[in-house]
Amino acid sequence: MRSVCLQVTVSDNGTPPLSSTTRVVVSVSDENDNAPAFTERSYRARIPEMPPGTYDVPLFRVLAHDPDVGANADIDYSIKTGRGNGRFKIHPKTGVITSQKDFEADTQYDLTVGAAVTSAYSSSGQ
Ligand SMILES: [Ca+2]
Ligand SMILES: [Ca+2]
Repeated sequence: MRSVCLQVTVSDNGTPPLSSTTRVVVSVSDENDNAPAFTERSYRARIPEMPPGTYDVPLFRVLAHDPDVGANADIDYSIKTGRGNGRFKIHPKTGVITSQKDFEADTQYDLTVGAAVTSAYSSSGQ
């Protein structure tokens, strides 16, 4: 909730007109009118080859911003396509992508990651 301060003046029709001024604080509730946007259009990560049995190693982090306030800016990250047979997992809140399997050298994976606002209004934001 943001608030805006207004100064309101009332005056009568007398001669001279008499007036009185008061301050009114108006609280403006946020509309969920912004979709989250990633800081980069695409991310490129180069990671070391990992031995078999390597799990939960943080690889890199994606980051999206939503200019709304409070719950309207609460972002859920998810991997849309390119999980690499369960190789990648993303933390829904931090955007940290971790490996769930080992990696061989000279392989490349393309992931599509989505950022959606948690609240019901805009679950399709990209
Ligand atoms: Ca939003
Ligand atoms: Ca807004």
